[in-house]
Amino acid sequence: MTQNMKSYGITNQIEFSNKIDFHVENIKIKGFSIEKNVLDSTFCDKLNQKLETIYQRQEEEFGKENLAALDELDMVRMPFLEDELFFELFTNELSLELAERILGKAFQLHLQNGVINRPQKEHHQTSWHRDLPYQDWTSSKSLGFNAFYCLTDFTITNGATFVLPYSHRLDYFPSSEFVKENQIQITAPKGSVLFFDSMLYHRAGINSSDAVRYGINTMFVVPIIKQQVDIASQFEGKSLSPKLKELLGVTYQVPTNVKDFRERRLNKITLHK
Ligand SMILES: O=C(O)CCC(=O)C(=O)O
Repeated sequence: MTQNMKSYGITNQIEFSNKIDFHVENIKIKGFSIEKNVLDSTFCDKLNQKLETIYQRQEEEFGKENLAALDELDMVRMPFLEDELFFELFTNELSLELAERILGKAFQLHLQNGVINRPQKEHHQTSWHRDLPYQDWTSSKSLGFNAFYCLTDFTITNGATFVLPYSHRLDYFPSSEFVKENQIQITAPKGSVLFFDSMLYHRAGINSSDAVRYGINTMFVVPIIKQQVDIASQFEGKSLSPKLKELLGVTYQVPTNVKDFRERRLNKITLHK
């Protein structure tokens, strides 16, 4: 896939041969990359309907006023725990291949959040943030990786996501002037995925259209980072494939005591013999 590009004095150029390499280069350097046509339109519509149903249930359970007090309105936490259809988003082959290239072999699901960006309403996610919040430092290797699924078209008017390119490598948030000049809004057709390093500064746009904009954020982390809620214990003891056990964090649960710690290591050795 190397294109003939005129240059001089360059002795070291990265070459890539496939789509995965293309995304990896984007994510490592710019902090993000986009793939179109990952989900079909009917599937997106189904997920959107389900997001609304699950959100209604979560809102009734916790109370609208309480959610408002926490800036949690129109945020659907962990929909896959309520409907297995949402498993498809974190078992998606491309997302997993990229997660492995970015994070290495060992990683687990940190969160899955549905974002319902309603017209003329300011969503909490319209504030700049990292998905590893409060972390004003960087590491030489990525610790988190996101696959953000666009379940409707993402347009300028309906609040498509803004990113600050290259910012995953900054140990501070730049000045407002810099941000205004360098932010870019990612427009993408329904069914696309925005992949990004979890340390990239980003935010939702304001929805000034007259239709709801839906998205689902799915985030993977290296297992030294905790899950947003204890996903793993909800699947402990269930019959799952080894890959699903890993993804859901069951493989990476904190041993309960020293004996358990040693037994887990022993099991690993026996498994690999
Ligand atoms: O809704 C968006 O465009 C961005 C969502 C977001 O920032 C997040 O889920 O962390």
